[in-house]
Amino acid sequence: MNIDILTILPDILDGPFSQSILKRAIEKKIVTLKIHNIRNYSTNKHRTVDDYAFGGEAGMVLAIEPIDRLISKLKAENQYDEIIYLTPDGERFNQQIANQLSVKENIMLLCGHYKGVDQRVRDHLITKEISIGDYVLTGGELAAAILVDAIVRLIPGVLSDETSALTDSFQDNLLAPPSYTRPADYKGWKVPDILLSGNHDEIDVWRMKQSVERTEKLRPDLFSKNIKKKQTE
Ligand code: 6GU
Repeated sequence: MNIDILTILPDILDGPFSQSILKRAIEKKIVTLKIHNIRNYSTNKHRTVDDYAFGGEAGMVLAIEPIDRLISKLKAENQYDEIIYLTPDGERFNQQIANQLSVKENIMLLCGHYKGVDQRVRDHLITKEISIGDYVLTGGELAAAILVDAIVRLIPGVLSDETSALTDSFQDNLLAPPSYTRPADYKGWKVPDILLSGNHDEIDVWRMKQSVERTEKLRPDLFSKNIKKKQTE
């Protein structure tokens, strides 16, 4: 998979991709990640990328020209499956969208700032708009990093235990069951006996029951989604 990220603050993205699983996915060439500085595509002598909003509204707006020049250049090199603008008023990101994006070949992510981008970027250059939740960040970079993390770990070969992405919380609208490791007794806080029993069928039943109970208690919204789905099956 090729991922291109377009930003005016490329340094923010240095950290997340230079560690652990994402770093290894890049080293193994399962993912190619390129970070492009929009400022390098500004044509004026001060290399500005933003301007005052028409109509007297407060705040600066990212201008269309440098963004269009960069997107056009990339589109001449690759055929993009999605060109995604990260914005708090986009479609709310979830596991289902991560699954859909994880099977794509070429994805472009555009990070906004200030009052956002000129609306014409959204109307003419973008194929999808995504938000990571109902709160406002200073820019789209951290949201882009979250998207990339959630998507890349789903690509076969990225996680060492390939089945583990399938048992994640949310893959079937259920939260994951609790996990434990040694010691079996720490300060009197004990691991449930069933997990030490060696009876794998019973352990599977226990895990499923824990998943259902946790989902009902902690995420009643997800739980009712499951019930509605079962009723229509
Ligand atoms: Cl994608 N961008 C910004 N700036 N704020 C957000 C967001 C994105 N998702 C939630 N809040």
